[in-house]
Amino acid sequence: MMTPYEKWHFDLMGYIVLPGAVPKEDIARMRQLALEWAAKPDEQLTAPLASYGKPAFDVTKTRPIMHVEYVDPVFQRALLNKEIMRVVLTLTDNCPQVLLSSLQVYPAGGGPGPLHNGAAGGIQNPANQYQAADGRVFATFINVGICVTDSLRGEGFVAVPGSHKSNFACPEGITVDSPAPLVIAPDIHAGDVVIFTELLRHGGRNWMNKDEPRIVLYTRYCTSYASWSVGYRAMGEHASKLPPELAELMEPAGFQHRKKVVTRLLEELKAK
Ligand SMILES: O=C(O)CCC(=O)C(=O)O
Ligand SMILES: [Fe+2]
Repeated sequence: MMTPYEKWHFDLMGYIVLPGAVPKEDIARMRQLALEWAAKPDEQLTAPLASYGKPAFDVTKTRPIMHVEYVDPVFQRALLNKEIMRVVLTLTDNCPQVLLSSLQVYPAGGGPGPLHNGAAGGIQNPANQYQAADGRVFATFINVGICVTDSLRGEGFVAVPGSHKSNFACPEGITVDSPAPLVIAPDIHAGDVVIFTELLRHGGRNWMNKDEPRIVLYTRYCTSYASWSVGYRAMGEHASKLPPELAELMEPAGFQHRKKVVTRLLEELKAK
């Protein structure tokens, strides 16, 4: 379960970083596959791998490769990673669902991604809500970024800390390149995991390191009953390629339902 420090940080800032939560061997394998796949057009990739939005093949632009969890066990392990699930279970009050994953490859000079999301006051959308009370933190839509590349030069992922609780829209003049403390780029080492509520205002700075593209596996988790992508579940014709626990984790379910995978994880986390 999340520690008191993690809850405090998540509540204050809208994100936490789990240092070294994914083993080095798995990070190396993800990097190898990401570089291999990003060098090929979609037609040459194993089904059901596909680029988000089917962009034209252009190695100078960000490449978002989806459905990686159907193709290699390293991504299946990543989506069920116990350290990540420890946090996802706390945030969803033990009712998680896995939504889409995207293995993102950001080449040098690929350009910035715009700041997006952020609370702006008013009635909250239950599909992307953040609450804290009674010693608990709760979010219905969570983004988990497994970082495959070091990012220590103020590039890559950025966030506007606290913007998940803002009561006003973020002024347009504040961009991904605005300086700290309004916009911050946390220091990231390969194997670290960034977990944030999708309500947080966030984005990506232009990647400048010509020696190494930035690679992140982003996976969205939601509550199994209040979902941004209602009806999303494992792809019928490919579902048998998934471990049964992962297929179950992808299923929508009522808040009264306790998934078997959750019972197993809670027992293991308690025994630790
Ligand atoms: O790391 C980044 O560049 C931000 C990615 C992002 O905004 C997202 O996956 O929703
Ligand atoms: Fe985003």
